[in-house]
Amino acid sequence: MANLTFGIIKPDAVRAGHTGSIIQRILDTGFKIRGLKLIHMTRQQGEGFYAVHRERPFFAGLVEFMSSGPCVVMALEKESAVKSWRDLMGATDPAKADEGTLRKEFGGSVGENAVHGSDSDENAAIEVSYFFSRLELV
Ligand code: IDP
Ligand code: MG
Repeated sequence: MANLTFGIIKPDAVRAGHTGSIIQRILDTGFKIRGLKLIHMTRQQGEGFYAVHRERPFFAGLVEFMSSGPCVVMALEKESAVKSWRDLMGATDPAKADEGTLRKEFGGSVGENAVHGSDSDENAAIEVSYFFSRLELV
């Protein structure tokens, strides 16, 4: 799974109509899309996904936001996929993200920052299997 990562186009970016542009950037960067679907996660699914952050002060707001509308979940393949996808996303806070990154271009705030990406190969595997069944991955 070292060449696979998990990404989300978050509800803010979907709502703003940036889904197509973000997917184009993903393809232009050389990722192969192995799984892709539009979902509207429930509060409970959001809580489960972000369980590692449940003690953080922003947890309730984060779950509220992530379940506020449709988002696009993706399994992305590329060499060094985790790092490559995080490089394309940019820093968590769009104000601190480098020029040319997705969060710089599409993120509105540290909470509503357009995209999610796994932080390790181990978490990528966990996150891909949280949202995709084996049959949904090509
Ligand atoms: P990451 O998404 O860059 O990996 P994490 O620290 O794992 O950043 O945080 C997960 C998500 O929680 C962020 O993408 C963002 O949506 C939200 N978040 C992180 N820190 C803050 C904060 O200080 N205030 C509000 N939301 C935050
Ligand atoms: Mg993270």
